[in-house]
Amino acid sequence: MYVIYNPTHVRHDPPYEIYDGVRAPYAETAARAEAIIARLRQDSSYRITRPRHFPLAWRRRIHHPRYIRFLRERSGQLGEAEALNPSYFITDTYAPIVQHTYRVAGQAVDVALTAADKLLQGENPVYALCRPPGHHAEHLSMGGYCYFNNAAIAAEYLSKHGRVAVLDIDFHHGNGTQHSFYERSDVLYVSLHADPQVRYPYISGFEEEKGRGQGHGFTRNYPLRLGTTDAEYLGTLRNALRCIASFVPDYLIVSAGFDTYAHDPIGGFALTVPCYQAIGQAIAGLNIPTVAIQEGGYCVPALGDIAYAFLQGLQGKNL
Ligand code: OKP
Ligand code: ZN
Repeated sequence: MYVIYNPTHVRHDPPYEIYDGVRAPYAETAARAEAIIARLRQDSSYRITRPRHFPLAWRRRIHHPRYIRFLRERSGQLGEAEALNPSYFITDTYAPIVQHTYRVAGQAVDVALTAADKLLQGENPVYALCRPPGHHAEHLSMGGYCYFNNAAIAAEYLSKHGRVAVLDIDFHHGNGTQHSFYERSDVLYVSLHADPQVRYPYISGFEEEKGRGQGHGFTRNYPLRLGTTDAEYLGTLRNALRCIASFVPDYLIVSAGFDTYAHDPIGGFALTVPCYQAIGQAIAGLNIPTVAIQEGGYCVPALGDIAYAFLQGLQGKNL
């Protein structure tokens, strides 16, 4: 299968995040994507390919021009070792800007769009190894390690060619993706995540959120308890997949976060590595052309094996 990857992501490397006013090491490290690509390189059936550049107009279909300009200008003003924690255009304290943030975040959008394009050319499944992630990025704001919403932009791109479902399996609710399509009936957003009452992003991902206006019924949230096990997760996933199947999408985007893993330092579920093969296989059972887009996952020593298990499953293969 095709893996779209751009090694220049390493240049977006903020030194710290801020949790309740206190500095902590930045969890969304370059080592995450490097661990995944190193594992995939061990299997020659994974065809690792650089992205091509797409017109900036695609970003503007999801993000406000003022927000994009803010990110570009502020990145451009920073020196090599500087980090800016902006006061505006941000929903929390988890998305500092460094010198190369604008460029690298834009390249992650190209990774997602190149993968979507491969899907249109008949490749299936396709994996976009995006970094930084995107599902918390909103129309007018960054947050949660996310700057441009790679999955939302890819969904918007594919929606010109058919009905699109987004399945978000990151531990955290994808507030940015949900809001991008909240009033639309041509893009379905379905998410499994930690109960937002007790985990980030706190403000969205509740079961009652179902879409608005024409979009009513086209958002579906499955909040799960902390400590969720393989069996519980797979049971809920089956319900989510039924919801997706009844929408009859032409394309499926999976916001693939691996912070549901038992030993993830940020997450709080109990999933094991083999469960990711089962998740991938269950998704493959839908038989819908699928692009997986990388979101979170912070247990660096396990990320290679988790991603490999998931992608093998997505191809209907065993470990
Ligand atoms: C981004 B993604 C750790 C708190 C972490 C930020 C979470 C961002 C998650 N002290 N809060 O969805 O993986
Ligand atoms: Zn996450």
